[in-house]
Amino acid sequence: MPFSNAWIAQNTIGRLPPNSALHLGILNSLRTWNFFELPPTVTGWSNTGGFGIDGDVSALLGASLASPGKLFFGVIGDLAFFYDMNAIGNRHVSNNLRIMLINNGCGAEFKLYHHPAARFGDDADKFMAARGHFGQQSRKLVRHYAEDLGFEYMTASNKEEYLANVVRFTTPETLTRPILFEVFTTPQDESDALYAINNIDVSDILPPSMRAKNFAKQTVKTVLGPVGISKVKKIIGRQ
Ligand SMILES: Cc1ncc(C[n+]2csc(CCOP(=O)(O)OP(=O)(O)O)c2C)c(N)n1
Ligand SMILES: [Mg+2]
Repeated sequence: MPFSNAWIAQNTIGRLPPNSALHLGILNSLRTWNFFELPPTVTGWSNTGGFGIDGDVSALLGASLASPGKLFFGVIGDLAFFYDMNAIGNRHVSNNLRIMLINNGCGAEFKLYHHPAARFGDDADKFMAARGHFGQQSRKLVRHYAEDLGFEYMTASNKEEYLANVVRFTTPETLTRPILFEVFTTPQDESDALYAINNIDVSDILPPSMRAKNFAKQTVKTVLGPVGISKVKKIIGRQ
């Protein structure tokens, strides 16, 4: 997989410390991290009620203030972050908060291969994906904001840089400051990664009995029994 939210999830989810919490931004981050298994004692949260990108950072901050002894991780897209960034200027922000900002410079959701808006090509940037706002993936904008608010800032633009930072980002140790980890990806890599996941060919991996067609046949046979099967065959004219 290319360097993307999906690759990041795959290489991070198993590192989340026991008893921590993970908050996921709508929509792409939630979908992507859902492909992977959370460690058993880690709880996962997302604003699936309102399905909004407008309150994810505040909700994460509020949760971290309510349980000071617990680590709170957030994975937030750039539009979602900039929507709600004022929250982390709160004077009570504490060292149990660790935010990962996936900055792909737009609402990558609308550029993903399966999204109808992606068919508009470059026009989707202007009219659907809100590209061009928020400093256009500036390498300094969020760094300055976060550092001036007392956060430890880390950043990555490729797999090597990411792996060099993720160990500290997920350490169970109590650190002195909250962390903001800004990761730069591209919408094309986001789309290619999702395509790769959605098109995994499992036919070589699964035993024959588990392959979809055989599994379906076996299940129908078990549920209907021999009498049921012959009735169904009569109905569909196969007998
Ligand atoms: C309040 C609100 N406005 C608009 C939307 C529609 N929406 C869904 S995903 C999305 C793009 C989010 O972009 P970003 O946070 O950068 O995440 P990415 O898709 O790039 O991973 C938008 C605008 C929404 N869910 N909630
Ligand atoms: Mg984005």
